[in-house]
Amino acid sequence: VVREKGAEFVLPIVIGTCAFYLGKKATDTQTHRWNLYVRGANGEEITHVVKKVVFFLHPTFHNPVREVLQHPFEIEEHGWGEFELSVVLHFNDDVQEAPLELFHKLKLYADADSANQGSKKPVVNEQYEELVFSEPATAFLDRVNGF
Ligand code: SLL
Repeated sequence: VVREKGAEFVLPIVIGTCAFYLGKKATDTQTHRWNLYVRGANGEEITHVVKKVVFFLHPTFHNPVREVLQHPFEIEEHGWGEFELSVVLHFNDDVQEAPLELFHKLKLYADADSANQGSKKPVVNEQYEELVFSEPATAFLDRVNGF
Protein backbone atom coordinates (compact mmCIF):
# COMPACT_ATOMS: atom_id res chain seq x y z
CA VAL A 1 0.00 0.00 0.00
CA VAL A 2 1.32 3.43 -0.95
CA ARG A 3 0.99 5.85 1.96
CA GLU A 4 1.28 9.59 2.24
CA LYS A 5 4.39 10.19 4.34
CA GLY A 6 4.03 12.90 6.95
CA ALA A 7 0.32 13.40 6.23
CA GLU A 8 -2.64 12.99 8.54
CA PHE A 9 -6.33 12.49 7.93
CA VAL A 10 -8.66 13.47 10.79
CA LEU A 11 -12.30 12.47 11.12
CA PRO A 12 -14.18 14.05 14.04
CA ILE A 13 -17.07 11.83 15.11
CA VAL A 14 -19.65 11.60 17.85
CA ILE A 15 -20.99 8.47 19.50
CA GLY A 16 -24.25 9.14 21.25
CA THR A 17 -27.24 7.71 23.01
CA CYS A 18 -30.58 9.39 23.46
CA ALA A 19 -33.10 7.85 25.88
CA PHE A 20 -36.78 8.62 26.45
CA TYR A 21 -38.69 7.45 29.50
CA LEU A 22 -41.87 5.64 28.45
CA GLY A 23 -43.95 6.91 31.38
CA LYS A 24 -47.31 5.16 31.61
CA LYS A 25 -46.27 2.80 28.83
CA ALA A 26 -43.26 1.52 30.82
CA THR A 27 -43.12 -2.19 31.68
CA ASP A 28 -40.67 -4.16 33.85
CA THR A 29 -38.27 -4.85 30.99
CA GLN A 30 -39.03 -1.79 28.86
CA THR A 31 -38.91 1.48 30.74
CA HIS A 32 -37.12 3.48 28.05
CA ARG A 33 -36.79 3.78 24.30
CA TRP A 34 -33.29 4.68 23.21
CA ASN A 35 -31.17 5.35 20.16
CA LEU A 36 -27.49 4.74 19.68
CA TYR A 37 -25.60 6.40 16.83
CA VAL A 38 -22.26 7.19 15.27
CA ARG A 39 -22.02 10.20 12.98
CA GLY A 40 -19.78 13.08 12.07
CA ALA A 41 -19.16 15.53 14.91
CA ASN A 42 -21.52 18.00 13.19
CA GLY A 43 -24.06 15.38 12.18
CA GLU A 44 -22.62 14.74 8.73
CA GLU A 45 -22.35 11.41 6.93
CA ILE A 46 -19.14 9.46 7.45
CA THR A 47 -19.64 6.80 4.76
CA HIS A 48 -16.66 8.11 2.78
CA VAL A 49 -14.53 6.59 5.56
CA VAL A 50 -16.70 4.11 7.50
CA LYS A 51 -18.32 1.13 5.76
CA LYS A 52 -19.84 -0.66 8.73
CA VAL A 53 -20.53 -0.14 12.43
CA VAL A 54 -21.08 -3.07 14.77
CA PHE A 55 -22.84 -2.31 18.04
CA PHE A 56 -22.40 -4.83 20.85
CA LEU A 57 -25.33 -4.59 23.27
CA HIS A 58 -25.70 -6.12 26.72
CA PRO A 59 -26.28 -9.90 26.50
CA THR A 60 -29.79 -9.48 27.95
CA PHE A 61 -30.84 -8.17 24.52
CA HIS A 62 -32.19 -10.35 21.75
CA ASN A 63 -29.50 -10.56 19.01
CA PRO A 64 -27.07 -8.33 20.96
CA VAL A 65 -24.67 -7.88 18.02
CA ARG A 66 -26.08 -5.33 15.57
CA GLU A 67 -24.42 -4.57 12.26
CA VAL A 68 -25.27 -1.40 10.36
CA LEU A 69 -23.94 -1.23 6.81
CA GLN A 70 -25.11 2.18 5.69
CA HIS A 71 -25.89 5.71 6.78
CA PRO A 72 -27.27 6.44 9.30
CA PHE A 73 -25.18 4.25 11.61
CA GLU A 74 -27.90 4.09 14.22
CA ILE A 75 -30.12 1.65 16.09
CA GLU A 76 -33.25 1.98 18.20
CA GLU A 77 -34.08 -0.25 21.16
CA HIS A 78 -36.19 -0.55 24.27
CA GLY A 79 -34.79 -1.52 27.66
CA TRP A 80 -34.67 -1.02 31.39
CA GLY A 81 -30.99 -0.64 32.31
CA GLU A 82 -27.84 1.32 31.65
CA PHE A 83 -24.71 -0.45 30.43
CA GLU A 84 -21.39 -0.04 28.66
CA LEU A 85 -21.53 -0.53 24.90
CA SER A 86 -18.80 -1.60 22.54
CA VAL A 87 -18.89 0.08 19.14
CA VAL A 88 -16.62 -1.24 16.39
CA LEU A 89 -15.97 0.89 13.31
CA HIS A 90 -14.96 -0.86 10.09
CA PHE A 91 -13.35 1.31 7.44
CA ASN A 92 -13.65 1.27 3.67
CA ASP A 93 -11.14 -1.04 2.02
CA ASP A 94 -9.00 1.74 0.56
CA VAL A 95 -8.58 3.31 4.02
CA GLN A 96 -6.31 0.34 4.82
CA GLU A 97 -6.91 0.51 8.57
CA ALA A 98 -7.95 -2.21 11.03
CA PRO A 99 -11.36 -1.98 12.74
CA LEU A 100 -11.43 0.32 15.74
CA GLU A 101 -13.26 -0.48 18.98
CA LEU A 102 -14.67 2.34 21.09
CA PHE A 103 -16.71 2.21 24.29
CA HIS A 104 -19.72 4.25 25.25
CA LYS A 105 -22.18 4.31 28.12
CA LEU A 106 -25.91 4.09 27.52
CA LYS A 107 -27.45 6.56 29.95
CA LEU A 108 -31.14 6.35 30.75
CA TYR A 109 -31.21 8.56 33.83
CA ALA A 110 -30.14 12.16 34.21
CA ASP A 111 -27.46 12.85 36.83
CA ALA A 112 -28.76 13.83 40.27
CA ASP A 113 -27.25 17.31 39.92
CA SER A 114 -28.56 17.84 36.39
CA ALA A 115 -31.22 20.44 35.59
CA ASN A 116 -32.81 17.66 33.56
CA GLN A 117 -33.42 15.48 36.64
CA GLY A 118 -37.03 14.31 36.93
CA SER A 119 -38.07 16.05 33.74
CA LYS A 120 -39.52 14.41 30.66
CA LYS A 121 -36.67 15.51 28.45
CA PRO A 122 -34.59 12.85 26.72
CA VAL A 123 -31.30 11.94 28.37
CA VAL A 124 -28.49 12.44 25.87
CA ASN A 125 -24.97 11.15 26.36
CA GLU A 126 -22.55 12.15 23.61
CA GLN A 127 -18.85 11.46 23.32
CA TYR A 128 -16.65 13.19 20.75
CA GLU A 129 -13.66 11.45 19.25
CA GLU A 130 -11.11 12.47 16.66
CA LEU A 131 -10.08 9.56 14.50
CA VAL A 132 -6.55 10.32 13.34
CA PHE A 133 -5.09 8.32 10.47
CA SER A 134 -1.40 9.05 10.19
CA GLU A 135 0.31 8.32 6.89
CA PRO A 136 -3.06 7.63 5.23
CA ALA A 137 -3.18 5.46 2.11
CA THR A 138 -2.64 7.67 -0.95
CA ALA A 139 -5.54 6.13 -2.90
CA PHE A 140 -7.91 6.88 -0.01
CA LEU A 141 -6.66 10.43 0.36
CA ASP A 142 -7.02 11.05 -3.38
CA ARG A 143 -10.58 9.70 -3.32
CA VAL A 144 -11.77 11.83 -0.39
CA ASN A 145 -10.00 14.88 -1.79
CA GLY A 146 -11.96 14.40 -5.03
CA PHE A 147 -9.25 13.34 -7.46
C1 SLL B 1 -27.78 -3.39 35.20
N1 SLL B 1 -25.54 -3.70 34.34
O1 SLL B 1 -27.85 -4.43 35.87
C2 SLL B 1 -26.87 -3.35 33.99
C3 SLL B 1 -27.43 -4.24 32.90
C4 SLL B 1 -29.05 -4.47 31.10
C5 SLL B 1 -30.19 -3.81 30.42
C6 SLL B 1 -28.51 -3.58 32.21
C7 SLL B 1 -32.61 -5.54 28.18
C8 SLL B 1 -33.94 -5.19 27.65
C9 SLL B 1 -34.79 -6.37 27.39
C10 SLL B 1 -31.99 -4.40 28.95
O2 SLL B 1 -32.43 -3.28 29.01
N2 SLL B 1 -30.86 -4.74 29.59
O3 SLL B 1 -34.73 -7.31 28.19
O4 SLL B 1 -35.54 -6.36 26.43
O5 SLL B 1 -28.43 -2.38 35.46
